[in-house]
Amino acid sequence: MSVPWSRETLAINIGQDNTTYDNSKARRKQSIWRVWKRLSRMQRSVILLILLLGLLSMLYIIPVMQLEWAKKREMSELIKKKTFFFRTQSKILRSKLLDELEQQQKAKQQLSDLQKAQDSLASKKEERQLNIQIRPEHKFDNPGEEKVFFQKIFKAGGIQNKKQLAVINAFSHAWKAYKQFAWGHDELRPVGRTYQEWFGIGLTLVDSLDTMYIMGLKEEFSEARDWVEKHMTLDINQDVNLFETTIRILGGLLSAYHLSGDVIFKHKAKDLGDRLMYCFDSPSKIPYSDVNLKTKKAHPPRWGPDSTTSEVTTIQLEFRDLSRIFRDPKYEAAVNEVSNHIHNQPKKDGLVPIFINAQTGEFRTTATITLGARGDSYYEYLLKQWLQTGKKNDSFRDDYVEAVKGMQLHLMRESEPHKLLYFGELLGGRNFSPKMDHLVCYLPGTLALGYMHGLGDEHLELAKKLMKTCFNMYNRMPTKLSPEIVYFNMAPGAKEDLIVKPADAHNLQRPETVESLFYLYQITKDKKYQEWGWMIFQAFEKYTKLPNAGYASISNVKSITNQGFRDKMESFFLAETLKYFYLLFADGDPIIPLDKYVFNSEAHPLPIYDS
Ligand code: DMJ
Repeated sequence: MSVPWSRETLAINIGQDNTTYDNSKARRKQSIWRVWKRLSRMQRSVILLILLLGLLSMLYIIPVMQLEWAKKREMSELIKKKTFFFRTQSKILRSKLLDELEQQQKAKQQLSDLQKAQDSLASKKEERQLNIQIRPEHKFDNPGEEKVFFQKIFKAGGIQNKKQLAVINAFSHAWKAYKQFAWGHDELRPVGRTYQEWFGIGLTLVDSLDTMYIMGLKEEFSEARDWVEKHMTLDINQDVNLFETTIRILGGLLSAYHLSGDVIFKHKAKDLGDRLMYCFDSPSKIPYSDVNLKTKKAHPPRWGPDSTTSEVTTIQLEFRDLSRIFRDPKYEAAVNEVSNHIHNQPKKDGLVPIFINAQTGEFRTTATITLGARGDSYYEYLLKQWLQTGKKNDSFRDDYVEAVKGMQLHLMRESEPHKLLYFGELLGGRNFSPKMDHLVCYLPGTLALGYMHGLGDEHLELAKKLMKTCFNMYNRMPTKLSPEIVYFNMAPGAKEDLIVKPADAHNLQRPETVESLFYLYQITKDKKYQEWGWMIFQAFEKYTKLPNAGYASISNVKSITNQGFRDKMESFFLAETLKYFYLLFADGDPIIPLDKYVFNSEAHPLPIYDS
């Protein structure tokens, strides 16, 4: 008997060839049905029960399974999502971190680039400032000595004592105000907190360059230097005075060049020198007093026909220096011609009238003879030209020595009652007046310098006596500041040596007394000259300083309650007065040795040449 649902039967029934698939399907249905019919009721019930149970369990299992699957799917979706999220996050984080790292590295790089740039800038500046070329005309004994010398000057910012520090503070106070209210202009007006022009070429700035260098004020020097390079314009339609422009601007540029070695200064100096040279286009070769910087047209002063004697004879150091620097003799030739011409003019025992005509080349014989205004620096430059040319040109020395004798003979007196030695004036070239300008106080320094260079003890003795008088012109005033002009008492039995007229009671913060104290201290090493200088410095601080606005000239040195500020800070206060204070208070070796350098009339040191 065949078993209808046996595996074999089913296999036979089911395992049909593909080509007869439909027929076999129908046959299979029929055979299943036949098998079913042959089953007993019991068998059918069992099968149905089993099927029912199977169905039921399927009905239960499937949704549960589905739920499980859904959960699993959800879970895996979630995991996928989270993984994706975390991956993305970590990617973002990573790239952020990388970015940050990159930025940090960039910043580091930039910082180090910046540092390098700063360093190189600083070292360039330093190089520029300390770029000392050994110039053959300098009288330094061994190679390298000059460089060390200048480095010492520049490092003199390493101040030696509190007095020098006080001077630097004073300079900084003045400079700050100039910078704030008058930058690039000629002069500060400290009361109005503004500026005024004289020549329109940055007078105070250029005049102060070497003071800053000597004081070691590197930043200020460098800033001013950049102004000279970028903004100083000489091609302007402006009349300038030959003497003032030469001693202050040309002298300032030349000494800034010598100290710093920065060529910008020498080129500016040449530009200026070339323009000023037109002053010498006169029939006598005695220069006219003024010239227009642009049109180059020179002319006598607006107020009279003559040039001033001290003006035409106080340009030689600067023009000679220009010739030496550029190895071009024309500048020196022009000023030598003036010196030679004056050398050959008739004089009163070496003394000269204060006016000379550029057309005729003759002195105005009726003009006053004085060692003060319009006469002063003629005598100063006789000695200094002799020194500048390495003591080779003796006619300078001889004229100077003769003039000192003439001073003693015609101008020197002693006051009553304290016998203060002073030099008066010859009005109209003949009538003595016991009047002395503060300007004459340059003379003790010049006399002492002459003594230092072998002109005899008498010169030093004179220097000391006149120095004492000049100090008294400060010490005897209530403010301890000198008036512009004093008259000396000549009458026997007089109580006071000094007479100050109201019109002469002003003080312009002039340098001459401090300048002489500097020379006297350098040459004698007598500390009292430093002490006198300190007293004067303190008086300037007390009566001429304005809070936050620099320093001002004052109207009345006799009043301690109402000295009256004048609205001007002179450029020579920074160029000369404060520089000489600083040099006066230096301990030890001189910052600018007097056997290597000669100061021009505006305190700008220029090198001494061998010949
Ligand atoms: C400066 O310009 C110079 O020192 C000049 O020789 C005289 N006058 C002033 C200072 O007083």
